[in-house]
Amino acid sequence: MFVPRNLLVFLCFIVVFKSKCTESVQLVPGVECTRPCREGEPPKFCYYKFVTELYVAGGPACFVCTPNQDNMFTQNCQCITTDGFERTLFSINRMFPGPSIQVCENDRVIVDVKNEIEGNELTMHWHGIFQKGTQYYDGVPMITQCPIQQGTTFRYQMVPQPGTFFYHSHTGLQRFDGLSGHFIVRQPQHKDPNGHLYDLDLPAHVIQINGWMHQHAIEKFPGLWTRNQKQDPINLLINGRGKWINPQYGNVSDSPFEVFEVLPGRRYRFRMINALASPCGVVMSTQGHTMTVIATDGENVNPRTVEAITSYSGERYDFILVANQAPGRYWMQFYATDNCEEYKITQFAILQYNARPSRLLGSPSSYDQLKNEKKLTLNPPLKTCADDLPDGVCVSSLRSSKSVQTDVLKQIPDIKMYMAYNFSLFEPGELFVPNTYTKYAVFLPGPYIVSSFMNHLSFSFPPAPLLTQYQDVADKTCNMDNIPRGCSSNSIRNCSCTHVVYIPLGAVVEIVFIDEVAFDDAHAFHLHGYAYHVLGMGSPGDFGLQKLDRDLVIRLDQQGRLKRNFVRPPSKDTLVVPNQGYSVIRFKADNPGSWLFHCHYEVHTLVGMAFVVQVGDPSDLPPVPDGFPRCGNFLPNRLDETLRTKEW
Ligand SMILES: *[C@@H]1O[C@H](CO)[C@@H](O)[C@H](O)[C@H]1NC(C)=O
Ligand SMILES: *[C@@H]1O[C@H](CO)[C@@H](O)[C@H](O)[C@H]1NC(C)=O
Ligand SMILES: *[C@@H]1O[C@H](CO)[C@@H](O)[C@H](O)[C@H]1NC(C)=O
Ligand SMILES: [Cu+2]
Repeated sequence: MFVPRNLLVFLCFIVVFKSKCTESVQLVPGVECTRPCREGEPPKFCYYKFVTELYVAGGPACFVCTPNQDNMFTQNCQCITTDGFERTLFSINRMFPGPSIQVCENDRVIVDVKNEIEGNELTMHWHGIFQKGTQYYDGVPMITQCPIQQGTTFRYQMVPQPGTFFYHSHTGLQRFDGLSGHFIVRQPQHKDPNGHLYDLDLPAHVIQINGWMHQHAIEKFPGLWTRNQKQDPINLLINGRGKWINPQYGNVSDSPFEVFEVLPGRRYRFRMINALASPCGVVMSTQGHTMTVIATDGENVNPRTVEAITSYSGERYDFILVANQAPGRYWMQFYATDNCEEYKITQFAILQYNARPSRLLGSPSSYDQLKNEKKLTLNPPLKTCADDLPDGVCVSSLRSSKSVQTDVLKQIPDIKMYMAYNFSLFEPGELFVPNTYTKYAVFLPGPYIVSSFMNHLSFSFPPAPLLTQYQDVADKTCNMDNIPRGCSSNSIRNCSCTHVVYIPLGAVVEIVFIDEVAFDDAHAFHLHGYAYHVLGMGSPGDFGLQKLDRDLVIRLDQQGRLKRNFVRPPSKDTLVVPNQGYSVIRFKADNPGSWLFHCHYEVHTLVGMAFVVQVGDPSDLPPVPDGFPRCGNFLPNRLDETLRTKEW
């Protein structure tokens, strides 16, 4: 729509000699990169232009045309339906999800993001892409780049590794309000260790799950005190589609469901993306069909057949669905758990055999039916994940389909960290003392004012990018060896800083996450720039305890009682640590850069549940790209000359 299909763009490539064009490459419109991937085919330079806007779902564009189940793959209609409720949202090219990036391994991906959202800045993060060699394009505001100001364009460039990824805004709460989309990188099927298990890996078989509110997320941040509405969605959307049941009248919106077409007898690879921003799991199942999980977070695992998959914010699961049932239509069923439980949210998509619609088989299950059905579930909500449960398969019991670099599994890691996280509660009187100012990085998940800490430090973004302007922000950084003045374990008031952990390039790093939070939710930790090995996870019950804390876990570890599996541990970039439990992860720090490691619930990141893994020195990095935008405070030492010399 914004990129004419026949547009050929020539780009001067600057190699070795500055400003001397030695090579020009042909950019092809991104849609032309969606193709079967063949061995030996030269990579394409895939060009996307994203224009972000403040837009209306169900708005005036829907008088011009309305997408429905039959024309769902045409992207020409500028009507965004969502769940049929009219609201403002952020759109990319007047679409939600944004344009589907689907390329082949080794393709070069170039995305120009033009920010046309009035009064908002943004960055776009390519969730799961390692960005090795392209560290400056990870898209985290004030960590890897300055935010893209309204009216300006920032060009992202990367060579993504194969896998199922997605992109989303990394700024503020924008991910809640529509700025996300697929990012799929295929490889020739024979290179996939599970490639013999499926026949087709179709561009249309991507399932992006979003949480959906009926107002802008900023309405809920920090949250209302007297009319508590929390930060949870009231609905789910599947590729931006679905229905809403108006609780007031019990009637259902006429917005379309997402439809996935299959042919009888074929084996299909589906790629599921959990793009939620909230602390809710989503359990997915398909009537009459099992799912064989073959990859998570872009990393292949040995096949595991289950009846349902629970996913959390930022996770991806690829599975094979065999169309081996009587041809017809089947419900793909989704319901939200954990924090979302009280709204009893369900959403559905349709699995349709053959292109021509036939009758639906049965009616979709209700929330209570779905919740009470006994199904073998991968990643069961909030469960302890010691060993396989009777009705659950824990992520830590998946096995990587490739043997793991032995170095990373050596007995003693080079660096070992215990990262405990918790919320802390404030009284209104502590924050709002007349004539003082206390930073308001808190939210209201109930009748509490809450901030978050990791090892007692509450992460805040610096005023300029850590990666490219380190000198400007060094004094804002902190870690356990360098805590800010006034921050102590009895006083969390002065503990807000840019928590940076320094790791030498090449070190084997082990992190034990410890959930000290008393609330009933499990947090999903996402590391940028890497996939890490999940060695083990467990809960206080494993030790006959009610809860864990950092000191206790250190002691248990010294006694050799934390679980660690060294046989083909699975790799992930987003992991749900069991509620009030622990997880052990490892990675080899072979990708230099400034990588955010954070709870993927948007609000938790904003109140401090994050830190930066700083790998290597500036000399380990490629040079900062020419003309890379800079930003920061303007606080000159001298007053402006005019003020001092102007005559009165
Ligand atoms: C439901 O009924 C109400 C009242 O008649 C109407 O305003 C609304 O548009 C209908 N649809 C939905 C999805 O709420
Ligand atoms: C976690 O925070 C809660 C609420 O502030 C507090 O009661 C609890 O003691 C903390 N847990 C640990 C282990 O510090
Ligand atoms: C926090 O820091 C401010 C100024 O840096 C100081 O005035 C205040 O006493 C500190 N608060 C605590 C609890 O130490
Ligand atoms: Cu969290």
